Amino acid sequence: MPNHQEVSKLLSFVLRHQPQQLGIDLDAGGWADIQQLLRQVNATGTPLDHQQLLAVVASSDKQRFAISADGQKIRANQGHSFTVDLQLSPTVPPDILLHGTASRFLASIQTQGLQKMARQHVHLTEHHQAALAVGQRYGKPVLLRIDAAAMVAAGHTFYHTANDVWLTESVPPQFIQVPLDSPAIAEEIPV
Ligand code: HQG
Repeated sequence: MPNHQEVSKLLSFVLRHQPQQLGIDLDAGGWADIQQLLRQVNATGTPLDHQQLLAVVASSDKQRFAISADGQKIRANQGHSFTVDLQLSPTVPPDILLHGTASRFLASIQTQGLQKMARQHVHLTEHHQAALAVGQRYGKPVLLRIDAAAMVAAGHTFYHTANDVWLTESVPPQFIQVPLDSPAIAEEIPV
């Protein structure tokens, strides 16, 4: 049996990025049929069963996946690299949101703003620790403060995912505040 982390990675790969690689069909909302998914995963030699799949979904630290109300389907709550209609409604965010990134991206972010890069949206959060952990994935973490209230006033739209991530199309530089006391900036911004 694969461990939970291995299953979580596999589900992210299939449900956010490459369903076709395992011959899995997603509908427009990004949902996969659980029975088909288990069949296809088993066909690759990975012995995943229904019970373990549900356990991984329930214990996911970031609640990455959702099971449909009828229990038949599964999808990723966010993070897709292909077009998917999550059917989220525009929602007014808290006045300030955070984005964790790596110090080496700062110069580019300060000129271009936050771009969605390979994903469908820019990801923002209210939670300090979560933002730091996200930034740490790419290098020395830096927290950016996003003036979400001003963005709303300027007509930007935000969506709130089932796992408490805030999504928006892009964040222009004027709404981004880089903490001036960040040691990462002192060390790396002049490059
Ligand atoms: C950076 C994880 C240069 C951006 C997390 C980030 C999150 C720029 C990287 C979710 C830039 C993209 C998303 C610009 C943005 N110039 N760099 N103009 N604009 N960037 O992984 O937000 O574990 O696509 O700061 O929890 O790091 O997958 O986005 O560093 O919620 O469930 O380009 O992924 O969730 O990286 O992470 P990503 P992210 P999971």
